[in-house]
Amino acid sequence: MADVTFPQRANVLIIGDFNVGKSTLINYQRTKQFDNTIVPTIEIEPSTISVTVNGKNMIITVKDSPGVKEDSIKYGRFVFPEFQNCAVIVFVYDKTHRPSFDQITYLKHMVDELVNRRMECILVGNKCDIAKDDDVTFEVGHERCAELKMDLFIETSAKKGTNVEELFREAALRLKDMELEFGSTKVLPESENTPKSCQC
Ligand SMILES: Nc1nc2c(ncn2[C@@H]2O[C@H](COP(=O)(O)OP(=O)(O)OP(=O)(O)O)[C@@H](O)[C@H]2O)c(=O)[nH]1
Ligand SMILES: [Mg+2]
Repeated sequence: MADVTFPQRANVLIIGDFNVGKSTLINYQRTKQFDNTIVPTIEIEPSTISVTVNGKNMIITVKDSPGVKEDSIKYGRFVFPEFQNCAVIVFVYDKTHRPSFDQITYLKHMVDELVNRRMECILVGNKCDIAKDDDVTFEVGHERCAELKMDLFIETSAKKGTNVEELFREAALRLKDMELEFGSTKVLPESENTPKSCQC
């Protein structure tokens, strides 16, 4: 049984390019297994995820989304309204696919344009199990996180499970930090005492 649950609007939204591993990350956290039969996501799909934080079991709602289509009216219609219904956004790219990394800037600008309140943003470089030297490096990802004024950078593997629990724990911690303010449009103070980066 959960020790801690959150109000309805306290969601985590996962966004990013096609094929970067958004659904696989969620599935790994739910099952602790890698499933390579996951099909492309075509609509917003909420899941309930359990994560242990300071010895307590927290239940969070994580919303999966279809891969981003720049300038797509359909993408905008389905995904952009979800920005208002979450407190934490997880931006995922594939370390082995540079265009998915470049998409992050576009997505962060859309969030900044559409959301007029504090939002915790986590940047995730996924597929670190297969990344090679010439792919998007940790340093480049970390730099982009700072440039875009995001709150945390982490590299993961949804295949090996590397940093997957850590990612969702960080998301849950940030939800807890903002718990009293969900739905508010006022600007909140910056959170303190949260780690800013995590090496894969
Ligand atoms: N090697 C490796 N493969 C991964 C990893 N994460 C996901 N994959 C594979 O990448 C492919 C895409 O994964 P999905 O989880 O469907 O990606 P997605 O971002 O949800 O894709 P869309 O729903 O189409 O936007 C699948 O073949 C996964 O098995 C990872 O960390 N390492
Ligand atoms: Mg998917």
